[in-house]
Amino acid sequence: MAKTPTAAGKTRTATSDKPKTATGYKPRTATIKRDTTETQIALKLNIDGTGVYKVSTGIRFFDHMLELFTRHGGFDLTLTCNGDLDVDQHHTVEDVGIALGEAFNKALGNKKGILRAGYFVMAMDETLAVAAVDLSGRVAYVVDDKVKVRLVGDFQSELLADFFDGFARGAKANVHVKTMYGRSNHHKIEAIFKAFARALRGACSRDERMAEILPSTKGLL
Ligand SMILES: [Mn+2]
Repeated sequence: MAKTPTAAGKTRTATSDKPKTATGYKPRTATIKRDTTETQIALKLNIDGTGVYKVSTGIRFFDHMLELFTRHGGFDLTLTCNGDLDVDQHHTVEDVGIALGEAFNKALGNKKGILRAGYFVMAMDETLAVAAVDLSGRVAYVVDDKVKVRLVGDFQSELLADFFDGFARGAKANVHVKTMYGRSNHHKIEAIFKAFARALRGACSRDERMAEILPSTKGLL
């Protein structure tokens, strides 16, 4: 391994100032614990993961979405939510969105040297969905899922908007997701989560050329 002299005349390995990971960077991680009278959430996120998940929200379809979000994003996610599902799924879905968004915001730190914005068009069989994410420091979301039924699996479909509302608030991000067309309601929501994961993965990606630069002319994100 290459040795370079330091100012003190000692030698160190050329790569010793960087932890050994696949990318050569320290993985960006965050732990969130969020307890209210409505939900208790424990969450561990690694943005620079390999798609490994352990998710339990008490809503099986929602777990399925968060699992494929993790895999398609190339994140690692451990998440448990113990929510008041005896009321309905609202608090659980919204609060998981908030906690997940907070985890991304925390793990990204000052956001220097990331792409900041990302988008993806995801095909899933007969369904097409698009997602656009800007980690802008501002909060906004738009959801157009074209789902016309109340339940998809065991998931109250109207809560998809509440999830992205929560995520946008937690991450301080702009999130737009849209089903362009499709037949299966399962696919419409799933394609959105896959597109969202890959758009977010892009937004979080490191920009080697602008590694020391904040991707904003405002000076703060
Ligand atoms: Mn599925």
